[in-house]
Amino acid sequence: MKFSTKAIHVGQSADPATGATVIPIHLSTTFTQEGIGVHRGFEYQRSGNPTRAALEECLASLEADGARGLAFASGLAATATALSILKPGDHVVAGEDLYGGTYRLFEKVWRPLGVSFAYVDGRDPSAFHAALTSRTRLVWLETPTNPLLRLADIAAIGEIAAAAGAWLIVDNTFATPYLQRPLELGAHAVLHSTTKYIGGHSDVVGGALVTREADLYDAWKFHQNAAGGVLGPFEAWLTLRGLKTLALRMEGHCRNALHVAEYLQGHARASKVIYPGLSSHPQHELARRQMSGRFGGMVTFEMEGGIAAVNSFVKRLNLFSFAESLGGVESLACYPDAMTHGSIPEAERRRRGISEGLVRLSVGIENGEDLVADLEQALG
Ligand code: P1T
Repeated sequence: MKFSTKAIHVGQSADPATGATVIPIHLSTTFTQEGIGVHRGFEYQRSGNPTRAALEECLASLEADGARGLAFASGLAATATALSILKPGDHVVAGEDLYGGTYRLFEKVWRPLGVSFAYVDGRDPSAFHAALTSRTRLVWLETPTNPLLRLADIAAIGEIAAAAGAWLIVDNTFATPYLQRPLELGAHAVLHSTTKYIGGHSDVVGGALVTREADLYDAWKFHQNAAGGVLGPFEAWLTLRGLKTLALRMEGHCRNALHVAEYLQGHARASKVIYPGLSSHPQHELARRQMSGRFGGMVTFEMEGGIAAVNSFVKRLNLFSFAESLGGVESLACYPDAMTHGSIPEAERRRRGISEGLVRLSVGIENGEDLVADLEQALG
């Protein structure tokens, strides 16, 4: 089966009890058992739920054959479960351009528990190699990164991690499995904030882990039930509904984002435009190889004039909402320095390349000309 067929059918055959073609929202917290230890695979909603199971199976099938998935209450709940395999003294090497909330979880929750983190330039595979220690258990990266849209070479870094006996986890939120399949390139697991493109309509928060490694799956499945950060059945149903149109939506996001990036590149007020699909992107060739020849819906650019210039720009936008998050059908503009990455100390933000003039656009699937017209009037 090909991608769009899987997205619509895997895990979603007609309900055996009623024939319902679309998977029902199974709200029941508990499942009646025929006798001690005799049941139909479900006992209690935290441990397993048919609507959530359908989403987990479908999403996993989109990442790689033979993969299994686990769905959580948010992307950060999935990240917390991913880290649950660590013990005090363990070490993590992470690409340094990361969602601010991921950095906060690493630094404010896990570091005090005795886990250490090294941050390296994700564009340089040898930097991961240089940062490894005998205690490195995880290598973590986003590609493309949030918000600077830098790329990491998954295959090269996967080899480095595997040779060191560490797991490579790739946050695939920005690319989605439609554009990039890290498990096929050598990553051991994929993480998603399904709040973004997977759900696709800015109306449901969720997260997921997908892996083919039995050790990781078993540990995470245990933690999902033991710590309980599960995705609820209504949220699972909404996410599954969004997932059905992922392929169509991503085509629209990619088309519009390229259009917006090309427009901004010619604009005097955009001093720097970052989009992996532009030949001016320093890693354009890697993006072509690693991302199925299309480059996603996120565009980041820098404005001269810093925070004051950005503030007047975002206030003038009409179609783009000035808001956190990304990946929905509607276009959003965000100011990473104070919003999504505000939990990273200022000196670290500057060192990593998050400037005072940086704007991040999540380009939606409205008409591309309308979007450019909105940017045009707002840039003035
Ligand atoms: O928000 P949540 O579903 O918990 O997902 C966290 C997360 C994980 N990974 C990446 C790459 C992300 O971008 C996010 C969340 N990001 C935003 C809310 C944002 O506006 O960037």
